[in-house]
Amino acid sequence: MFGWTGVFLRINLSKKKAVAESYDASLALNFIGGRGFAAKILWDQLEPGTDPLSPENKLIFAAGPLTGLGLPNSGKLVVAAKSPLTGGYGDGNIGTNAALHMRKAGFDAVIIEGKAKTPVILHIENKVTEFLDAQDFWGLSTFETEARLRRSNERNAGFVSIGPGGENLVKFATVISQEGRAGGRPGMGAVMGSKNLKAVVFQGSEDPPTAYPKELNDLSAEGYREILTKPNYAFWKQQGTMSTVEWSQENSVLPTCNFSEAVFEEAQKIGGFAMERIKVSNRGCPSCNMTCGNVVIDSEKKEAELDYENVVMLGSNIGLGNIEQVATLNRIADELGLDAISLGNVLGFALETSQNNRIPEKLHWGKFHEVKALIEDIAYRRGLGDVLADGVQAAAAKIGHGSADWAMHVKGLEISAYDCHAAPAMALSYSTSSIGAHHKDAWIIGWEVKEGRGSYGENKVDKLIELQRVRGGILEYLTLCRFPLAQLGLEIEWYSKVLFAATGTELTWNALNYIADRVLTIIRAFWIREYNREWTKEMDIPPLRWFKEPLTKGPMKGSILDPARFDIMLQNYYKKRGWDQRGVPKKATLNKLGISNVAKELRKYVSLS
Ligand code: PTT
Ligand code: SF4
Repeated sequence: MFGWTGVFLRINLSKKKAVAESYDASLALNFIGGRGFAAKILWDQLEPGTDPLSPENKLIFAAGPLTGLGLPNSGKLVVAAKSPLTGGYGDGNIGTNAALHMRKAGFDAVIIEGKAKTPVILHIENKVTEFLDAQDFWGLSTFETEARLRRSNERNAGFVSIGPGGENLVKFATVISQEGRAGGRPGMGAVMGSKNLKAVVFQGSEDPPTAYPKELNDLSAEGYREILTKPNYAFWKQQGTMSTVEWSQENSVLPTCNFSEAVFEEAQKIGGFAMERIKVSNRGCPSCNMTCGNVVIDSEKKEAELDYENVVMLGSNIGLGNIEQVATLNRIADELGLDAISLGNVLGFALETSQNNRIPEKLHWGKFHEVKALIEDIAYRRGLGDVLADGVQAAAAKIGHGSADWAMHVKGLEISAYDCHAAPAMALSYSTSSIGAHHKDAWIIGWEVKEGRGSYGENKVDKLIELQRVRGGILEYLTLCRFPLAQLGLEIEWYSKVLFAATGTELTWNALNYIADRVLTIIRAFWIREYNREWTKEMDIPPLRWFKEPLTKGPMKGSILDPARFDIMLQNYYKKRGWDQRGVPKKATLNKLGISNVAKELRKYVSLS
């Protein structure tokens, strides 16, 4: 095979055993890599009903056939497992040297099973895996962990680690790399913690095999050159995703005070230009010449890295309008290894429940010190922090007293940083995303704002599916950053050419879209199997707040989602996907996608039409 190494590394932490396994070429051609591999492995190999925090769960690091080849924006790694936050499929896409080194060590994926008796660090150097004692590392922040590991390894080796959040099984703990890249929103850090795995070090020295190396080098150089010529390149380097703050404010989609409003009086103070005043440099993933991590100096005079989502969820969503303080909260989230999006949600939820006297703790919007203390309580599971550490859905169930109305999530995953009172297509994107309410599968909001907010038309459903195929499908199984395509407009043809030069296999966009549908459908089947109760469309309904409480401010004042029209839109989506009225894939759809074996298994859990 070209492109793929054709080998997975399976590690059992209980037995301290690592075995390299060759896999069949058909797996590569049918699922490609990254999210595709992770979904297929979890479907085939995870015992249904497995407790996500038990040794039986599988933590998977998976790359694509282009990872480690030096191509633009190819330094990403999928980290996946059954999610402890949602009980369904969970993954994230982290930019890290670990991606490159895993492939150069000879592996397309690493599957980690079991649980170490005491904390360990995995050291994978080419074909040799060592299990290093990590008792001295347990309790360290992700920054300290990586700094220490860097001292005893090659500086540019690949490191991924967890902080106290993952160790204490906070259900939205992430995996962190390079002081600011975070991956695995639905608790992949907690899965790592449940296995007593503090960190993984990857070091590899062999280039993966490619079909046409010379052509690949030329295409790579062409890609890097092209990116530099794009009209918005300079502004992108200046602000990265941060300019979205001003855009969201202007268009009334900026989550404010736990998604109760969509404009924030102090938006300018946390926007792209405010960020520029405290910015000192750019940071980012390996193999990237459009690095978008904005490194700033925070209110405690330390370096922090800012992106749109973190700033909004730890800023306007908790009523905080001070960019330096927002940066501090974000840096602390990285150190503790907590997902900043879910964190901003649980904080907003806590503030609102407190303001409405549903909990005894007195908390106030925009009070930096109160929130900072609460974040630490979450990571160390103290008091109210312990309740919030299980995510908004579980916290609301525990607190009761109507607080579920303020729990902003879909399927248990907290909402990313776009309010949907006046954005039905974005609401549908959240409600049908593969991991719960995350924006990565389809950032349709940009298109929807231009197209018209009020409609629930079929064109929105078509656009959503188109975006889900490219972003949630193709880019996630190729494990490539989506920004060159989505933000700078790198041409789609470049991707097909590169894929051919690497693998020697002609894969048209139609073929890639078909594989994307297969991957997204097997993930859907996984959710249904693991849910193991009657699956209904209620699983895909966004938070009721957007249907019940109109916006009271801003250009979209009075807006609210219409439940009947949303339902028609959802049914339309199911129909176009070949799913029934409950959102369960039909037998014919599974057959058409070449996964009829999934139908056989799924039938044990739910009736199939
Ligand atoms: C991603 C999610 C995002 S999406 C952001 S900001 W964004 C948050 N970042 C966090 C952070 O930082 N620290 C922290 N403790 N928690 C955080 N949680 C949030 O995690 C990130 C970039 C960004 S910045 C985005 S949009 C794009 N995401 C991509 C994706 O999902 N797939 C893909 N093929 N390409 C992508 N390119 C962009 O990557 P998750 P990263 Mg992240 C400080 O991982 O779990 O998917 O959640 O990956 O390396 O940090 O790059 O405005
Ligand atoms: Fe990473 Fe940003 Fe570069 Fe994408 S554009 S590869 S997220 S640094």
